[in-house]
Amino acid sequence: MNMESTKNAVFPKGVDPTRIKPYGDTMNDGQVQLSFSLPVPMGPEAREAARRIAGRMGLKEPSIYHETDLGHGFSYFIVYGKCTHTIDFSAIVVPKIDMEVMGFHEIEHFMEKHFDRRIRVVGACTGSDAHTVGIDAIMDMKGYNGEYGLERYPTFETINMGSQVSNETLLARIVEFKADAVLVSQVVTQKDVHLSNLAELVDMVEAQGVRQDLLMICGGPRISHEVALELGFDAGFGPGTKPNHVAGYIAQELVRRRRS
Ligand code: B12
Repeated sequence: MNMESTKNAVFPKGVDPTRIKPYGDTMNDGQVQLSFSLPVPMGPEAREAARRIAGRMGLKEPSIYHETDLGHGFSYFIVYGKCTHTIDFSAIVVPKIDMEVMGFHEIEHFMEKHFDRRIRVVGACTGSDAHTVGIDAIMDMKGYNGEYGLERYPTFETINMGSQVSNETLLARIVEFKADAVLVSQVVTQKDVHLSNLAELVDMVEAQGVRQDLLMICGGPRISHEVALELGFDAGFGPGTKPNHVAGYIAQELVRRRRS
């Protein structure tokens, strides 16, 4: 996960940052690849339907590169075509987490300097969501992608409640444990269930009167910091997050709050 802004990046030759478009072969050719299924049996008509749909999406010169009969009246296509739209990259503003990325030892040193007790963190994957791999990657002792999980940090005291934890059960544990931070994982996003689930937890934490003492952090493959802020969380972490990003954020944010 790169938290650094790329606003001042040096762009390859021939690239106008105010008019960015995809490329495949030569710069600015607009070439993109698209895959989709159609609920029609494979055949010449399905092929032509796929080509026309890509054209309707705004792709110029759409051509079918791969096709598969999915059976039972369904077909699958990979289509190449040229995108004609451009984006002003220089006008993009993405909210980012305000923190310095630190390593395990640096975080431990920082924590020992600023706290005379262990910081309590409770984590869970909530609602009906059974995907534990994400929250385990952040919390498990063994760690993830070359970084130890929060359980490995002597300065953190953690509880990983696992998956399919109801917001009621999580809130009860937050209160009982006097948690400094809560980590909520949401992987399933069908029908925007993650949004209602996360918003409900914020409401419940506020109603319980513990919001001001709790750092609320959510994460998942389709979570961004922007979405997290909109839902009332303090921070959101997406794909590529490493445990030290989260540990470092908690440490720095708790110190920042104590100062303000
Ligand atoms: C493994 C898996 C499963 C396993 C889960 C096993 C387990 N114990 O976790 C099983 C087989 C049980 C499963 C079941 C289902 N799955 Co599934 N599953 C996956 C799969 C293949 C990988 C997920 C994964 O482990 N990723 C690896 C981890 C490390 O990545 P991550 O979760 O993104 O976590 C990282 C970051 O997001 C972040 N992060 C995550 N959480 C948190 C939390 C905090 C606080 C922080 C700071 C950071 C953070 O840090 C992590 C490390 O970088 C994905 C497809 C995919 N390739 O992603 C589908 C996928 C997630 N599953 C999907 C679906 C639909 C289901 C089922 C509904 C299928 C079904 N019809 O039964 C069920 C749902 C069951 C349920 N009740 O939840 C869909 C979800 C679609 C959607 N957008 O909602 C996916 C995307 C597959 C797909 N393309 O359709 N699944």
